[in-house]
Amino acid sequence: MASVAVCPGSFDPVTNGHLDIIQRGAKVFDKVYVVILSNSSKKPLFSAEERAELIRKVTAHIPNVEVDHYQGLLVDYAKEVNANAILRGLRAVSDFEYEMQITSMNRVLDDQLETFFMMTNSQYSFLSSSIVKEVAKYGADISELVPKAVEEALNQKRLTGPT
Ligand code: COD
Repeated sequence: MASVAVCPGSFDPVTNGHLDIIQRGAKVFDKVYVVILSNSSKKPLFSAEERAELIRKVTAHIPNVEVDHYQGLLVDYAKEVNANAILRGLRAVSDFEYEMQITSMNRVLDDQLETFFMMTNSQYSFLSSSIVKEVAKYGADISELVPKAVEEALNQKRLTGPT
């Protein structure tokens, strides 16, 4: 049986930390679906399609990665694409409680889906989309934190509207 993972997130926008998890995950699983889902506690800056397009651009070189967005439960999306795993990244102890909560909830909803965690590369352990948006708002250099396409998209948002 092929190993198919869903790598879910808000990805608002995708950072080098996310990309590292996607790239390493794509070496472990036969197929990785990166899917943008709604996190009800976050108000996104980019539309779901904009976020998907950015991830498509920066993962175009990885043949077994597909990018999608979905309105609904993660477990339902996983069923649609016949995934048997969820792939998440872990940065620090502070991520653990939240990850444990959503993993437990997903297990209640579908006990056949296993969640796998990959530790962040230590150079990205401080990195989050929120922190990138925060500094980009003031025109800081974010070239080490996000891929070029994302840097350009954030600069565009800064110049054309409130961030
Ligand atoms: N290094 C490594 N990993 C990282 C880094 C980094 N620097 N930054 C983020 N990550 C990891 C995160 O730990 C996470 O695993 C992934 O990348 C995505 O992160 P975010 O912040 O973009 O995504 P979240 O946490 O907002 O995603 C939450 C979901 C959208 C997946 C969740 O809300 C969801 O499943 N929503 C759909 C509704 C649903 O099914 N709910 C039931 C479960 S609660």
